[in-house]
Amino acid sequence: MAGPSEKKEKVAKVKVATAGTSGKKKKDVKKETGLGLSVKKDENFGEWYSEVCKHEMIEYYDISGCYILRPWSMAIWEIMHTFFDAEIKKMKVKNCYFPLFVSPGVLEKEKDHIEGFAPEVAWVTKSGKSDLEVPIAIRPTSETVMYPYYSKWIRGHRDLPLKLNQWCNVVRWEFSNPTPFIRSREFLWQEGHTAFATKEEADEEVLQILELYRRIYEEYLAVPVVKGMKSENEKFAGGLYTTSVEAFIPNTGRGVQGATSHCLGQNFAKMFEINYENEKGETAMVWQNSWAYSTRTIGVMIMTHGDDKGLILPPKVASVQVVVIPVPYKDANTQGIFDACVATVSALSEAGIRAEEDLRDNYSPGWKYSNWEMKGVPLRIEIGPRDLENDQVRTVRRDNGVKEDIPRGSLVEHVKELLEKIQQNMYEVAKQKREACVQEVKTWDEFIEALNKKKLILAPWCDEEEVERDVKARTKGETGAAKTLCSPFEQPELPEGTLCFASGKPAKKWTYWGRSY
Ligand code: 87F
Repeated sequence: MAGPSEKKEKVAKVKVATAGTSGKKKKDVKKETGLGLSVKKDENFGEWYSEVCKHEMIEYYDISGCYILRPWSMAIWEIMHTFFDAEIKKMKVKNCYFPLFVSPGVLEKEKDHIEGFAPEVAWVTKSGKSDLEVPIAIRPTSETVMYPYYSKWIRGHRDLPLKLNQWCNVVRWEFSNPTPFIRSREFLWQEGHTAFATKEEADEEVLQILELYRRIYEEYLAVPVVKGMKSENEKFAGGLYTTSVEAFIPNTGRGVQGATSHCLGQNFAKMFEINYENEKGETAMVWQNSWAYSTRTIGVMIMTHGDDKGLILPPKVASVQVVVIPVPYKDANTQGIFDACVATVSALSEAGIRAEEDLRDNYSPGWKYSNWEMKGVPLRIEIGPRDLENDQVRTVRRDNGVKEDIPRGSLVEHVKELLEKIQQNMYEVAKQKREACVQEVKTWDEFIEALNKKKLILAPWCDEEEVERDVKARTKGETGAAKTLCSPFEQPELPEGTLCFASGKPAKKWTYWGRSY
């Protein structure tokens, strides 16, 4: 039996059929049918993003800043999880699970770095109707949860390195504008926490992990990122240095921190007394790292690739890579077409391609096309009477709309090739769009002009904290202040005598600046 929403859609289908003749406006059609988006990406990005997310990625929840991840988005998270989990296991990282709750005592221990974050920590204060004797915090991150046990478990040099990771949720009670995936009060992530005998080992791991984050973005999500070093102002205050991968959203002109890999140095080792006896029998302190990527990755992917028809999913993370749709005409051999669809899906599935047929008889082929386009499935296969006759299928790419008729004999090879091409093309297009936004500036005036044009600004900088604070203060406005995103590891040449765009002092490095999420 049809559920309530299915019933609504059946009614909707009738309305679509009449919409053209009755001259209804596009927006009305959208409301009645759920077909198409009511806003364009370039016209109202915020509304566009929210609509795209609602098409099966996310359901809004009755607590602000909390979202339901529906199977369509959770599948993407799982694919990234499978990749990353296997990679860190190759690096001998082991998975574990620590509790969600933090006692106020340990949280306090970390006072210095927690200070700025304190307003975002959520607390449990009651059980039933009675107040808890001691309120309990919900983890916003797990340093304070884990490190007391690192202190207990690490005794001698043979206990090192200790490399643990956990896949979990964290809660940060944000007050600024919540956005699905990008800024939510609860989110999923992995957090890695490692301890080494030497700084060299820690340094090396920071970059190995950062490379995995680059691969998640570039190879899986087809989103170009910049690897680099965070400024003193923007690094994790509890650590020694922070590296990140940074993405950029051309439509809003905002940078977005994609993931971070920190070298914590020995700060936490001091606070939590994580000591060990080295080979010479002396007491030494460990060197630590921590690193994380979260469900924010999915938001960055949606913002990067989506268009006016909806989502566009990169084949490597799409839970359905190919959808097969029958296109029967009145007197056509409907059963034959349906059989060909099922056979096509079987052949593709056997070859390891994630394919599904859509044989629903209560929707027209056109409705299905729009619906799967909205959901972002990378490749559509249509099979109609003519295809059956010619022993071929028609493929339609979601990324560029290109159609092709391919013989059923070479279906699998063709589809594999197409999916690779789509993945590659999505990355290239995103990279070109980002490159078109990069603006090199040398002076303050050029900087302000570029900022107003929503550019990703590359500027020579003196690398002084005070100057970054000053830039923030001078650019403060409704849309947020500009700050450093990162200093790219790949530095363009900095000619002798180049001056800082903001302070006029000698520049030390090229740094990316912009507004950010
Ligand atoms: C919010 C509330 C309390 C970020 C917070 O990046 C504490 C924090 O410590 C907090 N927001 N942070 C920084 C997290 C640093 C670090 N933790 C492990 C990572 C990677 C994974």
